[in-house]
Amino acid sequence: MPKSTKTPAKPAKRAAAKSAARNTDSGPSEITAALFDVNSRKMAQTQDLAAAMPDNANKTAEHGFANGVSPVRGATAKPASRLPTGSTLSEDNRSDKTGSVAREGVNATIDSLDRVRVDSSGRVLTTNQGVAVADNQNSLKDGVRGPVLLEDFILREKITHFDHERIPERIVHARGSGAHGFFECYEALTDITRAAPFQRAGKVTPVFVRFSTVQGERGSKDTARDVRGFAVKFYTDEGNWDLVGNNIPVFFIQDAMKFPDLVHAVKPEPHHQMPQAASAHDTFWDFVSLMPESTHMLMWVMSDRAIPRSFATMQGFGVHTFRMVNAAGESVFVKFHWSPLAGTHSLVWDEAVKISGADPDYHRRDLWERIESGNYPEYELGLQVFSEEQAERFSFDILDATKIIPEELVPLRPVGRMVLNRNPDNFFAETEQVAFCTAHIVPGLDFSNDPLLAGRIHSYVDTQISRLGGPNFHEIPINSPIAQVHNNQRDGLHRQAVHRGRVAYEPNSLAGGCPFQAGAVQGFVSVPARQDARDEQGKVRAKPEKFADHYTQARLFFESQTPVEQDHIANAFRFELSKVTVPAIRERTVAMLRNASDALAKKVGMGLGIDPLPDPLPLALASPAEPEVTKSPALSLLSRPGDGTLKGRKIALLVAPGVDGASLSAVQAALVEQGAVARLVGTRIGRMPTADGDTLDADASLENEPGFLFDALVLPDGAEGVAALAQDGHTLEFIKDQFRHCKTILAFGASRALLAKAGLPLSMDKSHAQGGSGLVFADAADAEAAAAEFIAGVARHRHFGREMDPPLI
Ligand code: HDE
Repeated sequence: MPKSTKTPAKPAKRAAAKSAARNTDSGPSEITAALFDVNSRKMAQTQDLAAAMPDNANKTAEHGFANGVSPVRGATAKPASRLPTGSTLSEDNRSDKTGSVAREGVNATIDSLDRVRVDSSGRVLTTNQGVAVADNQNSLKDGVRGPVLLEDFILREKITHFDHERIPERIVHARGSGAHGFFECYEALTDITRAAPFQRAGKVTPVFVRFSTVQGERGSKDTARDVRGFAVKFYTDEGNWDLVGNNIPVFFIQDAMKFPDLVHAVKPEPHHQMPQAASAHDTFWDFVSLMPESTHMLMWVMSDRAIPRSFATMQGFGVHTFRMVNAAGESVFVKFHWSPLAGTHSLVWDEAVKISGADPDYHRRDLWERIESGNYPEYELGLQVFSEEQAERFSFDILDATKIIPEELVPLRPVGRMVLNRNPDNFFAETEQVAFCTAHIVPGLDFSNDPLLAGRIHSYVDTQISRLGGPNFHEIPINSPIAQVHNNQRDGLHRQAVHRGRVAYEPNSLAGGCPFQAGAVQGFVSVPARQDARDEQGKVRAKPEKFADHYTQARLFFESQTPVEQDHIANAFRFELSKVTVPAIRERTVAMLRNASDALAKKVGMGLGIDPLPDPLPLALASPAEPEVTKSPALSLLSRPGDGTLKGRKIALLVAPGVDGASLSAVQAALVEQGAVARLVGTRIGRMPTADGDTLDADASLENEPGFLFDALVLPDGAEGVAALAQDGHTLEFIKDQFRHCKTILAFGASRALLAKAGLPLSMDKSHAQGGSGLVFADAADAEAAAAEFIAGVARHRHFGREMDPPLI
């Protein structure tokens, strides 16, 4: 047992103890109750603290299965004061830089972004060392016409920082846009999970979301045909949880081992670095046609899901099966679904291609503008919850990321909503530096054994180390949790935290055991994997048999689409494969499609001049299990029309000198009332006179905002104005694109002539409109009624009834 410190000290001993307490490299055998100065008090209290933990009390609890699933809370002892656990006795000497002593039990590197937000209003320009810069225009020279001096530390600092402004872009998902918001829980889910965001009705958790494309580089176009990333960081009060999902619920591959191959195949080809942000090239189709498990994903990627109209109009999915765990340690399986309140709407391919030229930032701009204008994107979180026993009976394997669980089999349980209501202050600091990671989960959640997920749990932390320059990326403000961070990890590049005290290990007695392990009640505990899953085999590189059913769900997806959506899928395959230069790869893909849908294969084959069709690819599994569901209407984009509002929709009202102003203004007011962005698009920007002697001020022009950037079109009345528009070729292109992309067009009075000049089949008149042609004709005097009809048409988004392949005009 250590010697007691409670013996009263004699004067000689006091002097010895006093001087002993001033040394850092050795000490006496006995420590006296030395209350006469702070050094010796610290020494004595340190001895007491260490003595309070005579052994490692929890050592026996490290062993055995029961302890493994229910770890104990760490042993700890309370110091007599803060003296023994501090780094330095000089910590009370504060300055503007050191501030005060560490707040007890607090890690101040976390918390809101306020501590790092910068506002320079009213401030002078400084160097990075805070030195005011007198002249930001000229470098320091030896004479006005003389050479620049090496001494110019201000110039050198500025240029050096600039030289290092870029960081490596993400290997995949490099192109993205982010927003802040919140998640609000509808009801307590304590029956199935103890995860912090779901603990009571109305609980609000801050989130940061990043949407992305996968293939393209950081500056690539938004409207590429591609999967969209849908990554949500929940800053929960029990740590950060990242739900790093996509807008498509399945994936190309089943095992992380194939991910680098997939990415190498889809990225621009390595010899000439083409094409940018496009899967329509040889190496991608070569790879996927040799990987039949990708067929299901290909159906989704060739559907309009891969060209969303807006981040606010696409679903999000966690893709893998996860687990939820309640306070009693009982777990269920769960799949995560985000559904947009605005409904699921997409572009059409011809439109996506054109947008990428006119506005490569189309989705980024749309997200930014929606939030700035108060049209906050909103999504409902739904869970598919099922048990291990249920999962065993499914015809597919829930560990296989190329499979969905049809909603008809396990319905969605709505559990909360997410609202994106705040744009970032700074793109780089927030959207570029945010680091999502599938390994970031909180107590109450856990992984399944999905082998794709396993690789991700490793990859996301690993990749940040080179992308963000070291292991301390969690301390970058956008990544730091709002829950306290306390551990013994230390040092590394760019460390922010200044840890108080000398202890950076556990177990310890010199910090009273702190920070101590939380134990099962508070801490994260992995759900013990089922024993029997491991019983039959030892270590093995193999897949379960149900993984070999590559086509049943590809068929389910295709059969569940409306005829229009099926046409779009066929056309997308035709387009992509037409860009492939090697006929054998095209044929192999068509042979693969035959196993999912012969009708689709035939259509694609016809479009590519492949006749006769090749034999179907051999099956990996001769007789797959009978599917529970052969049609799932929920898989159609058109099954989610949304709340029917016009919020965030962009509508063009064409103007030129001499148009009828009153009718246009009436429609514009009605549209704005509905939350739409209704813009006056002129033959040029600026004011122009109307037929009734007023003026309209065009804020966009036919040249700078072409027709395909708008969701709908209003053409004006007024002979003079219409004649001016007719003379501008842009007008006719504008109308053609609106017509070709099946958008609602309202034509007042004289503008009918413009439609005729653009070559529209005017037999689609008002009577056809009832059937959904989306063409509304009206007299200027009837503007109000016309606006109502037009708004109803726009709410339907598109009028595919008039779509033709190839397009008529
Ligand atoms: Fe990712 N993925 N991924 N992924 N992923 C990355 O992480 C990876 C996969 C997804 O906005 C990288 O920080 C592997 C599926 C999103 O910052 C990297 C595998 C799903 C984002 C990485 C997958 C995703 C990423 C690149 C197969 C849907 C963007 C930079 C085992 C559920 C997050 C980074 C953001 C980003 C690895 C497959 C979604 C390299 C190894 C399946 C939304 O770590």
